[in-house]
Amino acid sequence: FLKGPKTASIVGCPFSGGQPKVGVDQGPIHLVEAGLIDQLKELGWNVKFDGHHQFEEINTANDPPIGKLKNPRYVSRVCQSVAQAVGEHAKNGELPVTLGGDHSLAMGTISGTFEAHPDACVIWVDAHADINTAETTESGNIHGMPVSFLLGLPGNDHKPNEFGWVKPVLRTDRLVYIGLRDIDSGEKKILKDNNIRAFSMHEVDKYGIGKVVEMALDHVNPNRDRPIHLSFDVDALDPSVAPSTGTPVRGGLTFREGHYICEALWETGLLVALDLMEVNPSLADDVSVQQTVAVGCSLVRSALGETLL
Ligand code: B3U
Ligand code: MN
Ligand code: MN
Repeated sequence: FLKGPKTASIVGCPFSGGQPKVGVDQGPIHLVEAGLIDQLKELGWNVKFDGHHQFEEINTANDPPIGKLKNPRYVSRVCQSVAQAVGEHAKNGELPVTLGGDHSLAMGTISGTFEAHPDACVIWVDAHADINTAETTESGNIHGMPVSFLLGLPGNDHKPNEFGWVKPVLRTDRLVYIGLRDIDSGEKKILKDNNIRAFSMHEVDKYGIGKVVEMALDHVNPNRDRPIHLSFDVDALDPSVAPSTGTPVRGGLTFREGHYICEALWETGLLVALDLMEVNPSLADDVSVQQTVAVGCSLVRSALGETLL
């Protein structure tokens, strides 16, 4: 699905409006400063990066909550512009690599991917399901909600008009989760009611990561012919591997399990877009930050074809 000489377009999104902790906006800056672009060039990619994505800030005073949703106008506007950027890269036959920033951005990245690849499927790697609706969310943080918007779930029927641009591009059977372990009760009901396939850490323990990725692909991509969007939240990894993130949850993926997912999806030859989200360099000590940023870079390299041998 990619065209021409293999080209990766880096969409760095210094954005934190989908959740309350400062610092996650610095994630993309640290990932790029750690040398990610040169690393991808060394893998043989033509890399497009002309500075981080720019967006106007909205003063929080001018962006009061709508219902329970916090910073709704700001999140919506930023995601809409990210959708446009990602959509354009994807339509050019490039592979957009979006660096977050918080995971609300995936509302934009996945909307953009589907503009170019309407048959795509989504593999969402995360400790969390990020599928709360405007009705079920307890926190009001939109980074816990992007999937419900993309699916067009009924709990968002009364979502703010601001989000009218988000089309229900994603089908429940084109979505699969890996790594879940911290799901709100409202989210559990949504997953069950909509028959959404999810491989929690329990299934990773039971079957091993190799079998889990195979089963995940069998579900969303049985004939291995659909484009794949991988949305990777770094908190899917165990906090001992990726400590610098806003909502770490113990019992996560090992270093190798995380990398295996990326390697296996690259091997399909079907990967068309990648998100790496929720790296927050202001949380934890310097060594932990450096470790998390390094892991983030190496996950991206694995998804873009770095092999062990
Ligand atoms: N499910 C909770 C917590 C959460 C979701 N995503 C993250 N945390 N990173 C919520 O706020 O919706
Ligand atoms: Mn997430
Ligand atoms: Mn998460």
